[in-house]
Amino acid sequence: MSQIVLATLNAKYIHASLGLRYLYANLNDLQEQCEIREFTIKTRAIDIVEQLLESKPSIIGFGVYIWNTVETTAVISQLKTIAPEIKIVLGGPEVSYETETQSIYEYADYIVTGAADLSFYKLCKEILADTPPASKILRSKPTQLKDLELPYHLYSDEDLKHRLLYVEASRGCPFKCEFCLSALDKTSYPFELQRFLDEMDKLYQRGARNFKFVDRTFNLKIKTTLQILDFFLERMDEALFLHFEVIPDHLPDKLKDKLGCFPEGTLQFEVGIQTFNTDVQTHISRKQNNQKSKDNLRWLRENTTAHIHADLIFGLPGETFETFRESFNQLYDCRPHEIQLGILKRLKGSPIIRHTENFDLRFNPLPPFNILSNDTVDFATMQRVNRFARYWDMIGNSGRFKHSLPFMLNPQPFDDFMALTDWIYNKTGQTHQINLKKLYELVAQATEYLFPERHQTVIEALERDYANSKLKGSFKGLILVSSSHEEVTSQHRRSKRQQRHLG
Ligand code: B12
Ligand code: SF4
Repeated sequence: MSQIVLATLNAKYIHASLGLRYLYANLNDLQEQCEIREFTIKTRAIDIVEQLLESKPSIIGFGVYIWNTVETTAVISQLKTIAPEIKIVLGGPEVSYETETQSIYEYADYIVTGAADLSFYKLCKEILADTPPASKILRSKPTQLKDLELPYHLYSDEDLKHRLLYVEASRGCPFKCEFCLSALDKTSYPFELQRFLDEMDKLYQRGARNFKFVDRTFNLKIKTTLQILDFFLERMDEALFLHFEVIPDHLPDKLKDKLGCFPEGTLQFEVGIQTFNTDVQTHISRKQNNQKSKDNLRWLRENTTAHIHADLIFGLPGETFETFRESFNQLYDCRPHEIQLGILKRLKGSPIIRHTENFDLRFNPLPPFNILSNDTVDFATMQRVNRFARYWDMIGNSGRFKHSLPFMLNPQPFDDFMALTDWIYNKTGQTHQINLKKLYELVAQATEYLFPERHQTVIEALERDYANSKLKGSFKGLILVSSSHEEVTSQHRRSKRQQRHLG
């Protein structure tokens, strides 16, 4: 039995909630009466309700994020029906802005906005003492990081073995990229480094090897970055894996030297590029030295074994299909291992909302609040790029087409992959549930149809990819040519036919 339950619905089991662990760690004398219950968004609402009620709590706090707001609303609406006496407290980035406009608001008793490490404790004390606050929305006051208890001991042995361990050496971001919630932060504040590293050491001694830093910009203060990297270099072993988010135009020589010391398979960098178009960068207040970013991306590929995951966003104000094509081609040329193509989302509170009228930004009213069209990109084009992103994940990012991809995409990476996307979609009508064997066939057939002069070279490389995939059955048994060209009604082909008529 626990008086207080801290709950959230994670995106997947592998993601453990650092936010809830912070709240728990700072509950002082109330800790003994509190427990953390984590679920995933796949669990049925009614089952979550049943499990939460087993603890017979008086307060349940929910961490609400973009990925769980619909599911959490379902849970809370049932809870309020079955046990209206339980005080429901919400917090997290999704409910911290535009709070009253959300349907989840009506089911909650209190909503604590912002970083609630200390304010959740205060609210619980008041509720339990029967002196509750008058207001439903409570804004957390800024806290000094030195005043917070750190939560890392709350990762269980089970978490250490099976889940990503999120850790943070700093909070906040000094930059102002308008699509991002961190643009609202004044700046970045570090946790006291030795204190943080002592906690990392304890985790390491307990067997933790997979550390995912949630710091917005890991390479902001290079002195600290180097100290953290040294800490892990001293503890290097085969299983160690570190994930960092980095800004691409800030890699001083000292940092480069250090990165070169890390063995293969240890480092993963998420590098936000978003766009190389300078007008778009101005619209979204993103400061980025494009040339330096490209040079650094290439340098990282050539001189380190770090896995590079670079992000682009489609749908930003002022971005057209053509300017996005340019950004993609330039980024592809830097050869990151993965290019994540995100579609702009309307995050509540993010400054980009100011452009809504000027650029006619139209967002999906339901999560994930993705952009559907704007003044330069119509809905149909948005859908084509969405499919491009999905197939790129399956073909470009998966590593399953390592040998064949460079041949498929030569000489026009974006246009060629767009043609491939249109062809596969027109043939299958699917972007999901395409098994790997089928995907090899589709890629081979599309190449034969779209780029016959490359077909033989692609097939040879594809055979090596197929062998690496360890799929059962021989490569020769696959259908590598499109059975009937007449069946295919790809937009690519249609546009060729239309062109002939026009010609
Ligand atoms: C880990 C993470 C993920 C994980 C999911 C983790 C999980 N638990 O399931 C993954 C990688 C799947 C993910 C995906 C996405 N994410 Co994400 N993610 C993060 C990240 C990097 C870390 C979160 C964290 O641990 N922070 C540290 C803790 C201490 O902070 P916190 O979680 O905010 O918790 C504090 C407060 O929010 C509050 N609080 C939290 N819970 C509760 C509960 C109660 C009761 C109270 C009172 C208060 C409270 O107090 C906490 C302590 O201060 C953040 C960025 C960041 N650095 O925070 C983005 C972030 C949360 N993600 C964001 C976004 C936009 C996405 C994506 C949409 C990105 C995309 N692909 O386009 C996807 C959505 C996935 C989906 N399925 O739809 C936005 C959030 C927007 C929103 N409104 O929720 C963030 C803030 C990034 C940003 N700067 O814009 N993400
Ligand atoms: S995109 Fe990255 S650099 Fe820009 S505000 Fe967000 S966290 Fe900071």
